[in-house]
Amino acid sequence: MKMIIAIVQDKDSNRLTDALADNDLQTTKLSTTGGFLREGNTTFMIGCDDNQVDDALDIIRKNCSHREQMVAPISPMGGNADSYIPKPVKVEVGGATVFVLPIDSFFQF
Ligand code: 2BA
Repeated sequence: MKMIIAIVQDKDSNRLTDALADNDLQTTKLSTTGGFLREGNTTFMIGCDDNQVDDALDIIRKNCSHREQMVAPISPMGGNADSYIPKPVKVEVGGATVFVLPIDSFFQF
C-alpha cells in the first residue's frame, strides 16, 4: 500500500476530487498554505494499493495545470524603503507536487 500526498492549486481541487472518485480512489483533502507564496493550496492524501499508483499519478497529471503567478518581492532589509519600487516577478506554479510514501500498516477501527 502507498500514501500519495499531492499538493495542488485550489483551482484544480474540485476537478481532481471528481476525477479520483470516478476512478474509485479515496481521498482526504487538507487546506494548506505554500511556504513561498503564502497562499492557499490544497493537499490531497490518497491511500491506495500499489497497483493503483500509476493510475492516480496519471489522473493528477491530467487534472492539474501549470499557471504563472506574479509575486511582489519583499523590500530589502536595511535599505531605504521609500526609494524601493518592488517589481513583481513571474513564478510558475504547479501542476502538482507529489510524494509517494510506503505504508507499513493500515487500520480502520
Ligand atoms: P509555494 O511554496 O507557495 O510555492 C509556489 C511556487 O513558487 C512554486 O511552485 C515554485 O514555482 C515557486 N517557488 C517556491 N520556492 C521558491 C524559491 N525559493 N524561489 C523561487 N521560486 C520559488 P511549485 O514548485 O509548483 O510548488 C507549489 C506548492 O507545492 C508550494 O507552494 C508548496 O506548498 C508545495 N511544495 C513544493 N515543493 C515542496 C516540497 N519540496 N516540500 C513540501 N511542499 C512543497
